[in-house]
Amino acid sequence: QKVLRVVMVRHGESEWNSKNLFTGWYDAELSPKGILEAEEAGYTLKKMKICFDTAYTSVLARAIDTLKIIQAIINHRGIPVYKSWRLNERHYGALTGLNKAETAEQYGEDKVKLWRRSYDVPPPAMTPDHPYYKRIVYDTRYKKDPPKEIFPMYESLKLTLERTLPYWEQTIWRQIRKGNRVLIVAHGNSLRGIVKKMENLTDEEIVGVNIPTGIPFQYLLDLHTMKPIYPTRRYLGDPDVVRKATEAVVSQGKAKK
Ligand code: DG2
Repeated sequence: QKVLRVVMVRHGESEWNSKNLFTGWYDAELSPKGILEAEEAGYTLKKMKICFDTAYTSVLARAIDTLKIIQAIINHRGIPVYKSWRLNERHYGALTGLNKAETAEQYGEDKVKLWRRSYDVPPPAMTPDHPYYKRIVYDTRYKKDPPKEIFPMYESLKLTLERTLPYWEQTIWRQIRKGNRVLIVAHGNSLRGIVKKMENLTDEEIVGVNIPTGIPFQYLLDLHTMKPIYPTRRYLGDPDVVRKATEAVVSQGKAKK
């Protein structure tokens, strides 16, 4: 049985993750801990002797920098890297910049869970008076793409998946099918969309999926059927660390009081 491997990783902790702020399309940098997490991810891949032919990432610094750190550690600086806004984090709309725990205190934990984890409930839209509106809308990296007509002001997971999926199917999946060993460095929710598709999860099942920062996970695919050999993603890391990091992501949406 010939097996293909695809590895995905959510970027290391960002400055805004560490402050527990809704980030979305805000271009937060990696925090010092995030840099260490990215290094750790690199060392894990190195130890396992996992190699790649191509890498894909978003156009946001926290993902691009995580990928660069991993590339340096596994000695893969030369592989082609493709960046697309389609792998960006979900656009968190009006919530961008708000503290997740404070938002839970104000609107209730259930509401915040709906905004963070439901499949099709979008956050409220970002309006032109939002403190980060101009910074995101006029960012030169978005000059051509996405076109104005589809530039998001908010995204549910469903909307996120609808713009990630064409890139996944027409670009990334094609490379995997050809036998290319692919690494994807993206975000909590752009990856949840891909995970939903890969694992055939229902709209209800995806609510329970939380992806920790900086821990790579893989799917092994049967070359002939292109189906995953085991149905759920496998994290490349200590199961205890993975469990704790995943629980920490869930807790970010809990009220402090
Ligand atoms: C986080 C995910 O995105 O947040 O936008 O706040 O992966 O880029 O750090 P990332 C954000 P949650 O949906 O887990 O609250």
